[in-house]
Amino acid sequence: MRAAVIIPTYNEAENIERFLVALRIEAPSIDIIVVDDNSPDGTANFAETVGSRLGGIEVVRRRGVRGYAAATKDAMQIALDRGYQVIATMDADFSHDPKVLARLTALVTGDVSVAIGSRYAPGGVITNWSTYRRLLSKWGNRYAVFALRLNFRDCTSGFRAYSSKSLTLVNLGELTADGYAFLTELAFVISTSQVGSIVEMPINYVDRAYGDSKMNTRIMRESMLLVTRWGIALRTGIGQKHLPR
Ligand SMILES: Nc1nc2c(ncn2[C@@H]2O[C@H](COP(=O)(O)OP(=O)(O)OP(=O)(O)O)[C@@H](O)[C@H]2O)c(=O)[nH]1
Ligand SMILES: [Mg+2]
Repeated sequence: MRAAVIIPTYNEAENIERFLVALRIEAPSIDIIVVDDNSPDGTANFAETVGSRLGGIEVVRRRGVRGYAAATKDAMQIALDRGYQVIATMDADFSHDPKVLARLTALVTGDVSVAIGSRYAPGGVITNWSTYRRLLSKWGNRYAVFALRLNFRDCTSGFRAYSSKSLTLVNLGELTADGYAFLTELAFVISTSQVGSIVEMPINYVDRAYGDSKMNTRIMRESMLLVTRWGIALRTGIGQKHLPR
């Protein structure tokens, strides 16, 4: 199976080189697509330099409005166009362990459409997060699982592997959310489309050691609002966009 991993980046100059080298050592057969939003710190240039040394690394430079979701969706479309059968996503800040990527992508076979690197599956761990961040993430996820009747526990993990079939089925252009809500939205839509099962693999999520966080309260508020809206649609049929067709 041909697999690619998408790495969305914004100001990851302190991490990107070491991260790409580690990824290449740990998962040599998986191609890498870095999708950068014109980072002022020159992340894309660093990625290109490493890429020309290691090979198998494509750097996509986006212009205009930046966003985790928009960048990821653009790169997913590129990966689909290139014919990859398994398409993974992970962060550039070492929160997601490069050693685990190959095992995660290997879970996507036959009936499994998405494998989630999960902090909340039995055995999952979070390292170095503040109590505030832990509580917000834990209860945000519990709320989404309840509201959307999900049968997996970590809906905001960006460490995932998807079958190309599941991403083809979803109209990526129709997804509306940004930030964490995008991850929830995509998993929710795939879970309701019955293209295959969604499985979780417990991971140890480690807080970033270098670089700045782009997480903010606006993204969290948006996430709660959208999950509530989709949950109401699921129960009442009002605003049915995300319901099974
Ligand atoms: N292309 C692109 N990548 C982004 C954007 N925002 C964040 N990223 C990348 O997406 C990944 C996850 O973002 P993070 O800022 O680490 O989000 P987080 O893990 O929730 O928060 P911290 O680790 O606490 O910073 C990282 O690789 C970021 O560089 C963006 O607007 N555009
Ligand atoms: Mg991070």
